[in-house]
Amino acid sequence: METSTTQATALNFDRKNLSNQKLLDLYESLVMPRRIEEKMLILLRQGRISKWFSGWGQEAISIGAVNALQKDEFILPMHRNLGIFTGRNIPLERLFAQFQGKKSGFTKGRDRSFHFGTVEHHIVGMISHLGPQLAIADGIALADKLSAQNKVTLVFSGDGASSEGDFHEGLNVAAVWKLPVIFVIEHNGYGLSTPSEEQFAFKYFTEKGPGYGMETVRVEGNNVLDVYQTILELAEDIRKNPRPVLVEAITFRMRGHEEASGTKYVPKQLMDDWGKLDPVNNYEAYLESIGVLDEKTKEQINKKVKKAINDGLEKAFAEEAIIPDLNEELADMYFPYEQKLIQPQSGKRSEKRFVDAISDGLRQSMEKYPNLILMGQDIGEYGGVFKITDGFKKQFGADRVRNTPLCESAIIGAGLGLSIKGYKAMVEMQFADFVSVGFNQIVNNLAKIHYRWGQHADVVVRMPTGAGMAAGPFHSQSNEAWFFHTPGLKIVYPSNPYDAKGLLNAALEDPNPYLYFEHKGLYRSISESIPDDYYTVEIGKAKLIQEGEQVSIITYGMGVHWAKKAVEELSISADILDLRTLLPWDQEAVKTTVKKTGKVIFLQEDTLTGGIGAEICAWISEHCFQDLDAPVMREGSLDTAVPFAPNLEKQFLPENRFKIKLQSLINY
Ligand SMILES: Cc1ncc(C[n+]2csc(CCOP(=O)(O)OP(=O)(O)O)c2C)c(N)n1
Repeated sequence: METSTTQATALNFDRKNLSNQKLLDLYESLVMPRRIEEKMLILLRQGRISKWFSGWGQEAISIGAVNALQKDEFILPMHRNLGIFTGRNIPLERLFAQFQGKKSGFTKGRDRSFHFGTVEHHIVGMISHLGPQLAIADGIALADKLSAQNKVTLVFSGDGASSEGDFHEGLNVAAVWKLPVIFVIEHNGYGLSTPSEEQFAFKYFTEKGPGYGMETVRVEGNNVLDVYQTILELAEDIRKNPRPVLVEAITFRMRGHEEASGTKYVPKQLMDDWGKLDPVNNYEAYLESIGVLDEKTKEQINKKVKKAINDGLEKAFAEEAIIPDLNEELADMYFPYEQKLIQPQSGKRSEKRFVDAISDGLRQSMEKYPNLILMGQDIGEYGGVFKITDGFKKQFGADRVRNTPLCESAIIGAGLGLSIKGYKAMVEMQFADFVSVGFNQIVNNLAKIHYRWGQHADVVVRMPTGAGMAAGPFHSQSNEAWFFHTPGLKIVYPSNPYDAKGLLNAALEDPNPYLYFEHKGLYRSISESIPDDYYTVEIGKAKLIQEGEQVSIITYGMGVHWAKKAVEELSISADILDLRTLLPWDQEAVKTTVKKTGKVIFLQEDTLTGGIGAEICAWISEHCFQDLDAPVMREGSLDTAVPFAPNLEKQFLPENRFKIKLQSLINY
C-alpha cells in the first residue's frame, strides 16, 4: 500500500556465512527485548510501572546493530532501542530499577526509562529532545579519530526527529569532518501520530544522505540478518576509512507512541501488513525452516531469557523506594571537583590588553592540556573574529583548532561527546547572541548530564558579549541570566585582564561545564600588567576592587568600570565588589560588604528584569535585612532589545541612570 513510505515487503533472510551458533545467538539476543516488553505491558496494566515506550516490531534494528559493533564502540540509542541495553548485557536488575525510579538504576531515580548512559557499557542515552544525540555521536567519533582509535560510533534517530535542525547539523558536521559515525534512521513511518508524508517531502532517507555528501544504505529493518550483516561490513570498512554512513532501516512500530497514546490513527491495513513481518516470529520461522532452531532449543532459550527477566524484576521490585537525601541531590548537580589554585611560577609580567590576556590563557591551557580541543567559526586560519586564536592553528594544528561549520548546537554537542571520551572542549561563540541556537545543548545536555547519570561535561563555551559598540540587537546582548537560572552550569565574567586569564584557565581546568563571558567593549580598551606564567583565579570568589565606607556597589563585567567612574565623579567612598563568578556567586563577600556599609546597589549591563541583580538583591533582603540602612537598589539596562543608534544605545545602557540612583542611595 502507498499511504506510507514504510511499505511492507517480504523479508529476505540470507545467512551468508554465519554459523549456526551465531544465528542462535542473534535469536537469543532478539527475543530478550520482546520478552521484556511482554512483561512490561503486563506490569503496566497492573499499574506497577508508569510509562512504557514500545519498540515492538522494531527489535531487529537494535539487535542487529548492537551485535555488529565491538563492545567498546559507543552506541547512542533512542526511546525504542531496548535491545541496545540488553545487547550490551546491562544487568537486568539495574535496568528494571532504572525503569522503576529506584536508587540502583542508572540515574538514581532522577530520570526515566531509557534516558541514561553508562560509559562502562559504552552507551549514551538520549534526552527527550531526540536530535541532540547526533552531535554527541559526532564528538565521540571525533575523539576516536583524533586518537586514531579505529572505532565506529553508532547513533539512532527516528524519521520524525529528522525534521529537527539538530539532525541536519549532526549529519553535516560528520560529513564535513569525515567522522566515523553510523547514523541509523529507524524509518517507521510515523512520528507520534504524524505520518512521514507530513514530516518531510522525500520518500527515502537514501535520497537525503547524498545531499550531505554521505553514503547511504537501506536495510530491511525487520530482518535482523540484513541489519547485522550490513552494519558489520560497514563498521569494518569505516574503521579503516573513517567517514559517516547513513543507514535507513525500514520498519514499523506496532504499538502506540507510548502505551497511553494508542494507534487509532494508523490504517488497519498497514498494521495487518506489518504484523505479518514481525521481526521475531519471522526470524524464528526462518531458523526453523533451515533446521537451525528446533522446538527444544527454542524452549530452552526462551526459558533462560524469561528466568533472567523474572530474576531481575524480583530484585528491582524488592528494592525499597528512594529515601531522598537533600545533600546528595544538590551535590550531584556537579562533578565533584576541588580547585587547586595555581600561582604564577615567576614574577615575570607583561602589559596585556583584555583580549591578549584571554588569548594568553587559552594558549597556555592548550600547552598544558594536550587533550584540549578548540572549536568555533573562523577560529582557524582567520584567528576568530576577535583574533583571540590568532596563530593557534599554526602552533597546535588543525586537529585541535577546528574551524566549524555554522552550527552552534552540533558543535556544543560535539564538545560533550569529546568530554565523554576524556577530552576537554572549548567552544567559541562568534558572538554570545548566537548561543540561542545552541541553547538546548547547554541547558539540557551539558548542565544536566552529571545529575542525570554521573557523566561530566568538560566544556567551556566562550561568549563575546556586551553592548556599547552600536552593533544592534543581535551582536550586543547580555545573556548571562539565561544560564544563571540553570543548575549544573558555572558562569564566570571577568572585568580585567588579570582575571580574564586566570578565570579562563580555571574554567578550562574544571571538568564541569562553563560559560565564560568576555565583554567585547573591554577587549581593546583596557590593559594591565599581568603574569606571563600560567595561573588560575579562584572560582566562586568575588573581588573587592575598591574599598569605601558610604555604600556597596555590587557588579561585574563592564559594570565594574562604570561603577569606578561614577564613584570618582560623585566623589563618594564606596566598596566596589566585582562578582567575577556569577554561578556560584560569592554570598560571603556580598554579606561582608553589605554589613560594612549598610547601603547596597547592584549594577548590571543586562536588562533589569529577572537579571543577576534580581536574585542577589532578593538574597540580600532576606539574609542581610538587619544590616541595611536603605532599600536594596539595582540598576540595569532598559527592558528593551539593544538598540543600534548610538544615542538610543546610550539611553538603553544603565550608566547614567546608575549615577543618579547611586547619589539617591547616598542621600537616603
Ligand atoms: C524537541 C521535541 N519535540 C517534540 C517531542 C515529543 N515527541 C517525542 S517522540 C516524538 C515522535 C518522534 O518520532 P520519530 O523520531 O519518528 O521516532 P519514533 O517515536 O517513531 O520512534 C515526539 C513528537 C520531543 N520529545 N522533543
